[in-house]
Amino acid sequence: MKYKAGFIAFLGLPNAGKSTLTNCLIREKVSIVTNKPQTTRRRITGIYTTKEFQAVLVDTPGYIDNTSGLNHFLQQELEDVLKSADAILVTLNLDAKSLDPLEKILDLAKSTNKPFAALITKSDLGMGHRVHTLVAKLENMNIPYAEISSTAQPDETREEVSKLLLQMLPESPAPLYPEDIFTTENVRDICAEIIREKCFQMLFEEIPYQLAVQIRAFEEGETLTKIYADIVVDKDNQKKIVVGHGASTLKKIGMQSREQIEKLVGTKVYLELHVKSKKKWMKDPMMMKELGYVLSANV
Ligand SMILES: Nc1nc2c(ncn2[C@@H]2O[C@H](COP(=O)(O)OP(=O)(O)OP(=O)(O)O)[C@@H](O)[C@H]2O)c(=O)[nH]1
Ligand SMILES: [Mg+2]
Repeated sequence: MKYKAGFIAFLGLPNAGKSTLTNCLIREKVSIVTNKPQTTRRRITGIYTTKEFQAVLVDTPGYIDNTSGLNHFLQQELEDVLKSADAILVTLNLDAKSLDPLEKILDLAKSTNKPFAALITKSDLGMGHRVHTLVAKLENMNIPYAEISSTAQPDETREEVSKLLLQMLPESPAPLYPEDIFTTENVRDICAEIIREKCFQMLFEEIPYQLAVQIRAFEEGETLTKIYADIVVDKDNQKKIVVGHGASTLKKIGMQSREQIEKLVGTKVYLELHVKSKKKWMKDPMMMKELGYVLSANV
């Protein structure tokens, strides 16, 4: 069989398990994961290379029906990734509130006229009745599919998804990226995402959604990496909540981020976090751009 390689876009609802699957396939943590919807805000590339193919996986923000401010950016970003992909992996999560949005996602995938396959995610949750309905629908529409659980059965997931990728990817004389790299993301951006993940996990209500992380300085040394980062909130009164009583929340965010960043960079890490407010940054295109939320086409 000829070698295959190409770009694969993920398409699914927020919280469907797209980022968990991306990390599972490439066996590295490149995309952040939380139990809150709308964790992923911009495309994240994970490169999955085997002897038979190279799939450049583009993890995306979840699909939502809301398009103002930051949400507008998230949906534009998703559309843009879909346009430039060779094929699409649709994630149908068993814990979705109802079947309607899942059907909408399938229609959206179909409307792109690109090859696509469906993944029924979180199969460890059981929900046999819903699996049955989805499978009947997919078979009826003649859509290739697999049932997977990235968390409970990572090996089987890689095996099943690889079969689908091999069917969908275009032939290519060679890999698109060197075979030993697993992402095109730079370390500085992954660090900002790790800090944002900890904020998402430790903060509640609207705050995670109105917060961004900006790396001010990143100094790499032989044995120590120094990182100075700002946690940017949307309103002044959110600052004290992020800092917490006696700075306890900020300390926890810092400690957990540092632990994970040390694994990534392979040195000790000095991490200094400041909380700043940039009022209504989510509604201001210039501020959004400064915080890294800019469509590639507009860079
Ligand atoms: N039970 C179970 N939970 C899973 C599985 N895969 C992911 N999850 C959980 O589902 C939640 C959302 O996972 P993510 O990977 O962040 O989902 P996402 O589709 O990237 O979400 P957005 O970035 O918000 O669009 C997390 O709490 C994961 O741990 C799975 O196979 N089984
Ligand atoms: Mg995600």
